[in-house]
Amino acid sequence: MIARGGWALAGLLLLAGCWADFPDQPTDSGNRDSAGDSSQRDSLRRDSQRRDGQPPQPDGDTSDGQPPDVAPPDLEPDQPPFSCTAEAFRRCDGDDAIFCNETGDGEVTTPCAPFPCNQAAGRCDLCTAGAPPACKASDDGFFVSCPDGLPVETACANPCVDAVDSDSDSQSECAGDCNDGNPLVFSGQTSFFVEPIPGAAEPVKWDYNCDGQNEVKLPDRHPGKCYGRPKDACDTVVGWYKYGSVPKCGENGWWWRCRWSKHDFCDVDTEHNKPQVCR
Ligand SMILES: [Ca+2]
Ligand SMILES: [Ca+2]
Repeated sequence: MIARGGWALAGLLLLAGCWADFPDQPTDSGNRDSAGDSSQRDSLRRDSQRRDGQPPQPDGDTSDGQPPDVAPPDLEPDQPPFSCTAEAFRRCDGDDAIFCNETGDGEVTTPCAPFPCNQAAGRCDLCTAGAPPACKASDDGFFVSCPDGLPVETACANPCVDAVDSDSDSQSECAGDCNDGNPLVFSGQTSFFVEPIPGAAEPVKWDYNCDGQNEVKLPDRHPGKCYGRPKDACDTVVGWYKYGSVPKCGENGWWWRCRWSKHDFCDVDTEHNKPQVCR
């Protein structure tokens, strides 16, 4: 009797323990299903997607308390194959010049030393730009200068004599000085002069810039009227007297100009006699 009572008590305790392991049963199936169970389904869906070897798909869903899935960035976008214009200059890299190769699919490096790489010209220099001109050592018939990094050979009647700068204006006859006995005369002279070049032969007596011509500085006549012009277009109106002739080199003429007056209109400012200057 006591043994049967003990087995009955053990059976009740076992039954109570099993009951404690059961999950709570829903009392309101609608509320529980919309909250806790839906998040479990989302989690299970993501797990099943990962198990099949595919990355999770972005769903933008934040209702499960997790940040929304975001597609991974494309870390290695496709790059077009390198191409360039075959054998074209590309850039300077220090004293090296970088060119496109013969097939247009790569670069080749050309050392320029001892001369620099010339980015503006797109090449290696072959001499020192601006270096003093000199006779070509191996050929006495040429005069060599280097205006922009490439050698320029000039033939002269007496190369190594004419290469000397006799009047110290930094230009020899070979380099373009048409009068190596007058330092005011040289190729590239920008000033104008009233007086002719001493000893120069007619008719080109003012050719200070060695271009073979008498170039006048002021070739235009004045329109003869200033009144009626706007302020910003007044002061720029200058020229020789309308009804006179444009004076030749060294000759005098009447010079007119307009100025904005204190009475707020464009008026003739001055007219005076002055010489024409030339080069
Ligand atoms: Ca000279
Ligand atoms: Ca000239």
